[in-house]
Amino acid sequence: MAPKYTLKYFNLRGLGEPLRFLFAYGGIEYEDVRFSFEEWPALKGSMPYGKAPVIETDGEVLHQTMAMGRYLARQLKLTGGDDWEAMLCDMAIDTVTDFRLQIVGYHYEKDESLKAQKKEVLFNETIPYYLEKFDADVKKNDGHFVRGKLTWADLVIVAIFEMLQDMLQVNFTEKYSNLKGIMDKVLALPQIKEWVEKRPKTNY
Ligand SMILES: N[C@@H](CCC(=O)N[C@@H](CS)C(=O)NCC(=O)O)C(=O)O
Repeated sequence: MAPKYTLKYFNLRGLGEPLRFLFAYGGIEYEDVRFSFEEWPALKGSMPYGKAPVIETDGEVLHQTMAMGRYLARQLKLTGGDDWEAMLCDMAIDTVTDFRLQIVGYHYEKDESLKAQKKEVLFNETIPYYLEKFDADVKKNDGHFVRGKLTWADLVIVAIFEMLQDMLQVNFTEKYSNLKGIMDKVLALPQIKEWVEKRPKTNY
């Protein structure tokens, strides 16, 4: 039988990878459809809001990475033990989205002088500011992002950190022992380890 889900995204880890981590962790079969930047203009119009990733399932096209991730996480019982913990997962993930957008904004900046200014702020202020707080959160939560439990926040955030580190070519979590701990823990989960070993090799 054909897999129930088809994920469509660029041939990148990017925003596809948090969803791929969730599929891998849950052992959920899916078709991993990837396209190039050159192919994108012809595909954009077929996406609900002109963006990727999307997941096709049951004749519907879903969009918005974290809404789709939350749906998968609920199926996998990865949203914590109650509504409060589910909210704590969302809070951590949304904060990492704020952080990600600043890095991506720098990376794709085309104006060289603006890019140099953004680099200065990113490396001297933004990255240390967020990482100190993320590290303290993981410490307070006994080695996870939410209350000492493995949740989708751990899977999504590790997928995003790993991708951003490769985008910047800087291992920014290395010197934060609690962040390094959660990175190592998630990447050592057998299903994630297997996926990371076999996934297509991309720059980020
Ligand atoms: N809020 C959306 C953002 C999606 C998004 O920005 N996708 C980018 C790739 S990471 C995209 O489709 N870019 C191509 C374009 O906007 O034409 C989500 O989280 O899924």
